[in-house]
This record gives sequence, structure tokens and C-alpha cells, in this order.
Amino acid sequence: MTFAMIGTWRMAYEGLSKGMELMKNGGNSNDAVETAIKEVEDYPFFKSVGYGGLPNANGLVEMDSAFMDGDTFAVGAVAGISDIKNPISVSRKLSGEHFNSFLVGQGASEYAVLNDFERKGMLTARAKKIWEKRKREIEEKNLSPYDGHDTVGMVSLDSKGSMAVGTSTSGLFMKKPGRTGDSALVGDGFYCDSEIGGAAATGLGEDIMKGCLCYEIVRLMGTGLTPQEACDQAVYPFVEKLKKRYGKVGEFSLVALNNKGEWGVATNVEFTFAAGDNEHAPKIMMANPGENGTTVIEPITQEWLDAYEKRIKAPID
Ligand code: SD4
Repeated sequence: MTFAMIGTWRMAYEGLSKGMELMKNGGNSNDAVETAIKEVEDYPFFKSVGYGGLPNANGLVEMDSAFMDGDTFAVGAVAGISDIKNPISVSRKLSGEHFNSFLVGQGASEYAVLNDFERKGMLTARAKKIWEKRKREIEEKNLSPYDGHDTVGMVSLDSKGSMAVGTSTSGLFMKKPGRTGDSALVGDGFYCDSEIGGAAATGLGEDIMKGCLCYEIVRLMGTGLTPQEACDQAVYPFVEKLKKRYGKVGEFSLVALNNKGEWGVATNVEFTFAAGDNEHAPKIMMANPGENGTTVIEPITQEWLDAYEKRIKAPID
């Protein structure tokens, strides 16, 4: 039977491999997504998700996350949660609630503590150093604080045909306290319907939200388009629309998976992602916007991977 998974950015790879292994051994989609995202949240060198994530403008790591069960449409989400080790697990637990399933700020953190989720100071010494350095650079060189963002989003399909999606992020770098993006908002940063497929987003939440892009991709897949066609048709015309009518557009990238295990990607910036299925071991790939509203997907080179590894672990001066 078919099972498959896709996740945003190179950072998805190890977690996604774990999620795939779980499904290979009969595990379900919901567990696969949670396991995969926890792995990313726990890795200290990814500076935009979970432990090691960069703090907001006040120096506090405020995280957003969501979980959606594609069989039942159950959604749970947190925004601006702090000092909790695995926001994705809190989101999943909240997806079991009919009321109060999306909590923000202090209420989200308190819920997590009351429900015995592990507490953890999420600001690492390394992230603090990066934050201080960037703050200096922004002031000295008049740089935009808002580049350098990456959400992990994963979509999975298990061998019983159940699908799930999850997201986790420390959000936009140097965001204002209380700011939230698309990652915790259903239809914007994620969506999933096991009878069709699922999608997840990364990038400038303020712009992703304007197009409800994940819902739109799933809706288009529901009309019979492949995930790649749906991604292309949802994303590129919208990028043009935003340029024309809003005057500017931020960077964003979307991944999608349908209930046959086929996947697709669209992006307006260089974007890495990981994907695999029961016949293909997980691998990391590179996507770029192509001509005429299409996406160019290429295998990743060892050189790129080596440079990435070096970059994320480089000493901070
Ligand atoms: C947000 N979409 O908070 C997130 C940030 C991020 O890759 O992805 N980016 O807007």
C-alpha cells in the first residue's frame, strides 16, 4: 500500500525519514507528522523552529504551530507559545478539543504546562548570539530585519489512506511581540483533507495569508489537478496578482501531497524540500520558479549539502 510524506526545507529530512519509517511499520499519518516535526523542533542548529529558534524583537522565542487530521478535519494550533519543548505535540493535543482548539500567548503556554508538556527554555546561547549580531547589523547597515525565516511543514499519507499536516516555526525573524503568521492559521499555512490531499506553507506569512494558499491548493487538487498543477496554479498567478495590486510580494514556498502519494511544490525563491514514498527513499530536492508559472525541481548536490551543514554550524562572532 502507498504511503508518502513531504516536508519544507532541507531541515525536514531527518524527521521525515523517521516519520516514513514509522509508517513503513504500520504507523499512522498523525503519528508520522508529530514524530517528524518533533525531530526538527529538537535539533538546536535549525534557527527558525523549536529549540534554537531565533527570538522576537524583545528576545523571547515565541513559536507558532498547528496540526490537522485530514480524516476528521480536526485542527489544533498555538500561536506565540513560549518555553515549551514541542509545540507540535500541544497542537496535536488541542486538535482533540472541539472548543478552545486554538490558543495564543500565555494561554497556550499555560495549557501546555497544565497538560504536562515538557517545559524548556528555548533560547540557546547560539541563537542569542545570532540575534544580537543581527540586531547590530540591522542598526548599522540599515538592513531589513525580516529575512531569514523557515517554517517546517509536513504532509503525510499512511497506508490506510489517512492524511495529516503539521507546522512549527519560531516565525519571522525580529517579529514584534505578539505577531503571528500563517503557520497556525488553517487554510493559510496548512490544510488537509484525506479524500483529496494536504498542503503546507513557509515564507512571509503576511502574504501567504492573503491568498489562503494551502486551502486553495487542496481545493484545486479536489478538481482533479495533480499536486504539481495545483501548486503552480495556486501560487504563480497569485504572486503576479500581489505584485500588481499590492505592489510587492514576499518570499514563500508551498508543498502538497495528494491521497495517491503524488507530490508537488511551488515557490518564488530557491527552496529545498524533502519527500519520499513507499517506493522511493526520502530525499532532499531543490525547487526554483521556472518559466510561465512552472516549477523547476532538481536533485540537491552534495556540495550544497556540505555548504549548508557548514553554514548552520559555523561559529558566531
Ligand atoms: C510566518 N511562515 O510566521 C512563517 C515564517 C516562516 O519560512 O516561514 N517562514 O510567517
